[in-house]
Amino acid sequence: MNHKVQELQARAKEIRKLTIESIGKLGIGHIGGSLTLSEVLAVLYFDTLRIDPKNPKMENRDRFILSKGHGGPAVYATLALKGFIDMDELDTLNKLNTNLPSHCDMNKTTGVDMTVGSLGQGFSAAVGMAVAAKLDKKDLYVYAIIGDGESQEGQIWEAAMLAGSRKLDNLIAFTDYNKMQIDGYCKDVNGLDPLDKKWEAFGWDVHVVDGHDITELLDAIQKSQNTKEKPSMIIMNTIKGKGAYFCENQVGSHNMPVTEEMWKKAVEMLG
Ligand SMILES: Cc1ncc(C[n+]2csc(CCOP(=O)(O)OP(=O)(O)O)c2C)c(N)n1
Ligand SMILES: [Mg+2]
Repeated sequence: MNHKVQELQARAKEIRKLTIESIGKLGIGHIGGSLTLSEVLAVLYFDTLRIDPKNPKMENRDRFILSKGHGGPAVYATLALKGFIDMDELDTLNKLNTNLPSHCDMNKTTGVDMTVGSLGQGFSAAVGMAVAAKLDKKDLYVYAIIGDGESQEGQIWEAAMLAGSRKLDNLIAFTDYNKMQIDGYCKDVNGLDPLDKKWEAFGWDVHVVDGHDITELLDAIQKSQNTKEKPSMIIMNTIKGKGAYFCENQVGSHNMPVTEEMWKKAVEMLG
């Protein structure tokens, strides 16, 4: 395994541990859908994104939008490791007067480019940003992550259709395909399969990867960057609650209480 992959795996582990710790210190949170994101955030923030923590508003920066906004804790852990915010701030997660609300807010957190929480809207904003970048002839990519439950929102498909018809090859999106949403399994609520064929039909280039495999993520991102005249969707097969012994692959991990004993043991087990 090459050095870069090992380094990103180590970053993912740090992100995962900080996510568990910050939710654990708060005592409750969207831990399941935050822990699916450790690897993709490690790859984006420590390899892919052209961003600068010393100049968070750099004009031609790549944009990143977590459309499934309830994964905010994972983004904050990443922003702290990258140097956008102080590590100490993680202890204020979702507390009174915090700059780190459970869902990301561009007016509160340095490094956050879109306010999210209402499922479907962040993705529409991402498509709008990609359209704007094309019109302004800006050399930047817009990256966005949507959930599979979120993909049951009609708004996702309106935005998907526009991105396909405008041939937005500056837009690279990810689906966090953990097969679960708030009320149970996606298939029992409103089945998504065949998800890859749906995105293809909307004019997207599609890759399917193991969302916890750094090499596969890097490879899919590179292929997506090389795709012309089409937006790209990277469908990440993930495991909800990945890496926390008390909630891995459990529907109940969506938003759950986490005690001090639980978070400390989980962090210790990660090594
Ligand atoms: C428009 C809208 N409807 C409902 C909600 C409440 N809600 C928050 S998370 C969630 C489930 C999302 O499932 P998924 O996208 O699969 O997230 P993940 O499994 O990654 O946690 C719901 C219904 C919301 N935030 N916005
Ligand atoms: Mg889900």
